[in-house]
Amino acid sequence: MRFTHLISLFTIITLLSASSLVGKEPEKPNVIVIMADDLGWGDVSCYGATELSTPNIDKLAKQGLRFTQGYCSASTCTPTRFSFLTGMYAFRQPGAGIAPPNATALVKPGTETVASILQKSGYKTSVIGKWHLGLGAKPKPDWNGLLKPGPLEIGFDYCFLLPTTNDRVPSVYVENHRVKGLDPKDPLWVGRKKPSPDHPTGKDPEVRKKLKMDWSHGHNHTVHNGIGRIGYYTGGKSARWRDEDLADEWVKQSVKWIEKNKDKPFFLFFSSHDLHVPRMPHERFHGKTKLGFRGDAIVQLDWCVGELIKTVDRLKLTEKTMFVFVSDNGPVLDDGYKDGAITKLGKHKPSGPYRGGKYSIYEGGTKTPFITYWPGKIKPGVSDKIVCTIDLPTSLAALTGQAIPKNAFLDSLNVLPALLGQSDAKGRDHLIQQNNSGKTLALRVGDWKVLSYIDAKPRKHLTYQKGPGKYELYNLAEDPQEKKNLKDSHPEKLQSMLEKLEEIRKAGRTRS
Ligand code: NG6
Ligand code: CA
Repeated sequence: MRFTHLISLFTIITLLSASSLVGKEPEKPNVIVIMADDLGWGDVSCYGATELSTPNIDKLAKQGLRFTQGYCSASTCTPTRFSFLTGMYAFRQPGAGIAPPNATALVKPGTETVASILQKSGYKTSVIGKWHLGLGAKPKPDWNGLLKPGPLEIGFDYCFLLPTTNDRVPSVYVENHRVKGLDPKDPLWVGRKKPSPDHPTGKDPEVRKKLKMDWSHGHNHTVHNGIGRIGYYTGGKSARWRDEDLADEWVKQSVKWIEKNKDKPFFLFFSSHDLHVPRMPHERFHGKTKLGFRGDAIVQLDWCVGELIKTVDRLKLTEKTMFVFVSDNGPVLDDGYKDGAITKLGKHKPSGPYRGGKYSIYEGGTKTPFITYWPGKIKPGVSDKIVCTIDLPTSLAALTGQAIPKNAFLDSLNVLPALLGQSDAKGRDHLIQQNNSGKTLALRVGDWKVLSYIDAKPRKHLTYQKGPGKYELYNLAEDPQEKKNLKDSHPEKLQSMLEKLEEIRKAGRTRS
């Protein structure tokens, strides 16, 4: 071979190896995290539900990876969402329980979040749907002015929100920093006390008779769309939504945003309000299941998932997009409205085989449908690795090649290999689960689980709260339903588990 040929061969080899290096650059797929609200482990057909069918969520599971031990970090909404964004256990943050209507921004500007780390990685980022993490600065949100800080100050480029939850006022949309469609001549007022003696509420017998859906506990303040809510509000008439239209609006806004950002890597946090109370799906879903509106809302959620998949396929982004499907806490039947969830339940088991549900630290409170789907990348299958929504910030940073600042994502572990279904993947070896206040905690290490009711007071409709100093110890391998409390027969195990829980609490972080 002549010298010049040798040189060209060398050049080709160099170019080839350079391109293979390029091939090792992080891939930066689009990421769509779909978070359902109050959806239980057993509420979808790919996790064993037989009384209804969820073909679109099942498609994600069938063509993706279905986790049997996927968790959200808390058994209510705000703390799980706080941890999903910040990668920090919510019990470390005072005031991270269920946010009231006038809550101000819980995640402070400058906090590294799953969105900000992806933004640094070149992603366009958005959250569409339920927020429930507070908006604006103290003392209370400026509903008629700028709702700042909010998602835009912690890494999202765009937001289109239900500010709290659908059972809390105000029943309006927020787009970026403002209530959408607000008429300045009809300002919006939100408060905790009845604004005037004649303000109609769900408590008034005459008003109550005419409600579209009656309440069972709470939810008897301002009435909107024939439904009593938590909290009082007046004004903002032109900005108010109808419950029946929320799901369609999330889909419409998401499709629009995806189309606009299809050429860049994008991150969409699709935060459905389904199936949170009041369950009032669009009329076209009424009666789609035998389970009443709770079942119909699951079918509506499944429809939303289908629309997102269709959009990604239509834009030819199928192999460039990773979906993660999860819920924010376990299921609940009567969460304040008489919607037939109990009377029409039949054989359906919202928590699947597990004990407990929303508000509880038993498995049913935090074990959630957890699916990852990325055609061409994630091999279809079932995984028994332990993963949690709190791990998404660190894992997505790893996926996109971002270094994590030292004091960010303190409890978020890199479980990316498990999320991608790699053969050598490990999940978490331990996990803390919490209730709403973060004062009742459970620690799982391998198959052992300790439950510690640190200072929670038992309350009438929250029978899971047992009072201070009560402990339970279970071996989940032998007793997945947490029926046989082993605390007296295994005092040393109880002690070592409680010490480990205390250690993680005191350390202030999990990640070294
Ligand atoms: C509770 C509400 C419940 C629901 C929950 C928040 C009452 C009696 N109960 O306080 O209806 O709104 O808060 O749910 O008002 S979550 O999924 O957003 O955390
Ligand atoms: Ca919830």
